[in-house]
Amino acid sequence: MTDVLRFFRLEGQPFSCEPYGSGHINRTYLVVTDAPHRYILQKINRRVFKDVPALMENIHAVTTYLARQDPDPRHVLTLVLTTESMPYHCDQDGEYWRMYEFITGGICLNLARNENDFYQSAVAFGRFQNMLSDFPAHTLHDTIAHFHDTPARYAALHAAMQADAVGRLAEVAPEIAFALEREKEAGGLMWLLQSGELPLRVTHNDTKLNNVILDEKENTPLCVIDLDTVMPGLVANDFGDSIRFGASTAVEDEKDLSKVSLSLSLYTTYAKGFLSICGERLTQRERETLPLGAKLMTLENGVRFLTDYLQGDPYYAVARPEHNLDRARTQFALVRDMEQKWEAMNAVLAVLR
Ligand code: ADP
Ligand code: GN1
Ligand code: MG
Repeated sequence: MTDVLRFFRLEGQPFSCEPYGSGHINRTYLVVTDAPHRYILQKINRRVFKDVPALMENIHAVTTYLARQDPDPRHVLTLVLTTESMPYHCDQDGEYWRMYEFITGGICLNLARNENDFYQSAVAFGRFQNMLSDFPAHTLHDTIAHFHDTPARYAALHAAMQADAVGRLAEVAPEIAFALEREKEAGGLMWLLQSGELPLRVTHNDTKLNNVILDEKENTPLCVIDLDTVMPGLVANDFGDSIRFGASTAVEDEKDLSKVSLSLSLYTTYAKGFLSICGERLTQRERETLPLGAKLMTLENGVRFLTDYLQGDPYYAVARPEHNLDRARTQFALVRDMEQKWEAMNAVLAVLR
């Protein structure tokens, strides 16, 4: 893999290249040179992203657009080009690699340490929404078809149940039952989109807390990262994905489900931060559907993890055989808790309206 480094325009000679971060999709490495200079090298998951040149065209366009509005290099991802001035390198095995400038003095969190961490991530995603509000959406490629089409995610679950490719179906009966009991609700946001009640906007679509870099000293937002899924989408899904990951009282793969719940306090904090930045741009209907976004993104992620478990874990990186099942269980525990807190979740937003 170090072989690939010579194709990029680096400052100095590389002397280390180590696995970095905790993303589930790409292979990420921290590269250090003797300049000294640090970079992020990523092998893009081509099983997940079928058309990497199109994906990189999106990222190049979006980062260029954002950098025009905010030229601080710690605030926007900066692609490092190859010696042939390309935004990626394709090696002899057909694997795609890209390089970013490393954002210094930042932290990425898997769990908010306090309310302020989460508030700052809301500000970051709110600003991101604002900065892309006039981006020409029709120029973006769909990097993953039907990405937040929850009914399509259920269809994939049914197919995985049918195939039972690795013989895991029998052991997940309670999780399957939980998912199927809620299948009728899964299309809620898609219907509103199709009926024209919700607008498509340019959204991030993967708004986990660990896809934001915060300044480690100031605790202010630095940069929104992981732009692979920036595509036309629903604001409710961006809001919702942040909530399902960051307003949970436990990490996404917690084994002790008694630790998993929705923190209404973190939920409120995020809603305040997000709406204070981009609330004025949203329609009344969009604001009303934010709680539904939280519930459906959590349900959708549970269904996706469960599907991957049934298929033998082809999609998400796993560190143990039960990893995807553990993740599915936390998502479903969180959905159950959101159902209990549903009125409160809506009341919080009604007050902020
Ligand atoms: P994945 O799609 O696999 O989640 P990400 O693009 O989110 O990959 O990157 C994985 C991790 O690498 C991030 O959570 C973050 O810790 C780190 N990272 C990515 N890009 C940068 C960057 N430009 N500067 C510093 N850290 C980064
Ligand atoms: C993946 O790439 P990463 O780890 O930030 C996934 C998201 C899921 C998330 C669950 C392209 O995000 O959709 O919500 O895992 N990204 C892709 O943690 O599928
Ligand atoms: Mg990520």
